[in-house]
Amino acid sequence: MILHEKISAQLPAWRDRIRTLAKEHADVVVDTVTIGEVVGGMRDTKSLLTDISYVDPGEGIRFRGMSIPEVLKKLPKARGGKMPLVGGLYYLLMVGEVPTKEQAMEVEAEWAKRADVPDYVFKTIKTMPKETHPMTLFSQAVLALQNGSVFAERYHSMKRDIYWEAALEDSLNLTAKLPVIAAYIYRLKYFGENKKPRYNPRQDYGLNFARMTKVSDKKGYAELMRLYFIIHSDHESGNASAHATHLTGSTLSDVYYAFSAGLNALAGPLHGLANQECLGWLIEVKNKFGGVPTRDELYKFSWDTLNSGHVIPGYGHAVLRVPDPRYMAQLEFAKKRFPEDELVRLAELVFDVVPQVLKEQGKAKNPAPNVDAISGTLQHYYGVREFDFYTVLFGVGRALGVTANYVWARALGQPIERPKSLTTKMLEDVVAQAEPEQPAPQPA
Ligand code: NMX
Ligand code: MLT
Repeated sequence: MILHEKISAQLPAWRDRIRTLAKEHADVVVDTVTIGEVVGGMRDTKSLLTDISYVDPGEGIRFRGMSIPEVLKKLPKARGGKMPLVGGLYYLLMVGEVPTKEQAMEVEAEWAKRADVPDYVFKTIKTMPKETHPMTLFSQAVLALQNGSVFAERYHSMKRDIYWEAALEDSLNLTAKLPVIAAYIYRLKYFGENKKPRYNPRQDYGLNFARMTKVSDKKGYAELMRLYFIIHSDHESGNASAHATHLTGSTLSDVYYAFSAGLNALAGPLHGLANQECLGWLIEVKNKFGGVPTRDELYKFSWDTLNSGHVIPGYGHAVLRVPDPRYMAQLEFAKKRFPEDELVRLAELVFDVVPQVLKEQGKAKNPAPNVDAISGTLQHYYGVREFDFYTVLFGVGRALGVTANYVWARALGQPIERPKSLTTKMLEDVVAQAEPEQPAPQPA
């Protein structure tokens, strides 16, 4: 299989580089840790290693060194579409090279072979109470698949240096099944349909998902979902979903356990769930003003949100200090295809007003929009209007990045993660040593 061959060929060189760093340069200082970082959620502490993607604060994500515009331009396109094949992106993340169309299609073909979901998984989802959040259903379905893990089955019989092969098998099986599971959850939860969606091997990942969700503009939605899955795939390793997946995987839990943990992190409102909150906020604005408000009205509404103690969803970022290129790619998509849509016009106005409000408030380090600020608006246009489903879509995309990381972490023998904690008293002692109290000035 193509991904196996390509990774296998690169492995000796990568292992050599890591071995050299670990053996010969282990004591070289990369970064120092401040008290601000320890009490502040490890923000900016440089302590993770990945070659799959990197977030530059001033520029945004690069997948294997390529910016989003480059990825969208250079990856092979789906038949009849302008957006790349998702299989091509998976190849890029896994292998580190831009695939030919044939290579991208090989990944797509692997997915088609592996997309069948066992019946008991659908039953597990169906059995849950109707009001269960779709992220809970999604995470549970992923866990339910765990008993098919090749990694878990072979664990006692395989040597460490081939862990990655079983990890790759699991990752392909998992990512192949996710669109089917997500579409099933969508049709069951909002339309009461209990029918197993069928993956069509003649269609690509994006079109399959669009067809299985049964939106009316299948072709348009397939284009959106190709873009969506690609841009949501990875955001280096420190974000909560990637990190939760990596941490869980570092215990040699298989990819089902690891990704389910990642999904549970994605389900938080400060992370992936923000996309459902964003559209809710935009619609609240639209309803309050009966359409797109004036600049002044929006300015005041934004301040009201802040003054009521809430964040403005979709704005701010832990690492980025510029508008998120993933936001820009989606805005461009919408402006090319449906510039007159009321919510798109509103999202643009928000982009004009909210950064100014956040700057005036002076708290957020980055007053610019992130990926979530507009993703729901695009879903809404294509008729997917069930807000609480949006994080499931994010999850399908995120699986591509975190599983590529999972495979490489096993290939490079990355160890179990175990950072050290301190007590408050210990930190206070560190401060006392670093900043000894000055003696009180003596009278002259
Ligand atoms: N609205 C209001 N206040 C904000 C916002 C915002 N959009 N963004 C940051 N702040 C506040 C933040 O709450 C913090 O306040 P306090 O000191 O009172 O705790 C202060 O600004 C400093 O925060 P930052 O260091 O700028 O941001 P941090 O790295 O802690 O958090 C986010 C990053 C993304 C969690 C934060 O910007 C936020 O809550 N944004 C809104 C929710 C959101 O859009 N989340 C999606 C993230 C992207 N994703 O895909 O996961
Ligand atoms: C992500 O895509 O995971 C978010 O932008 C959050 C992050 O990078 O911290």
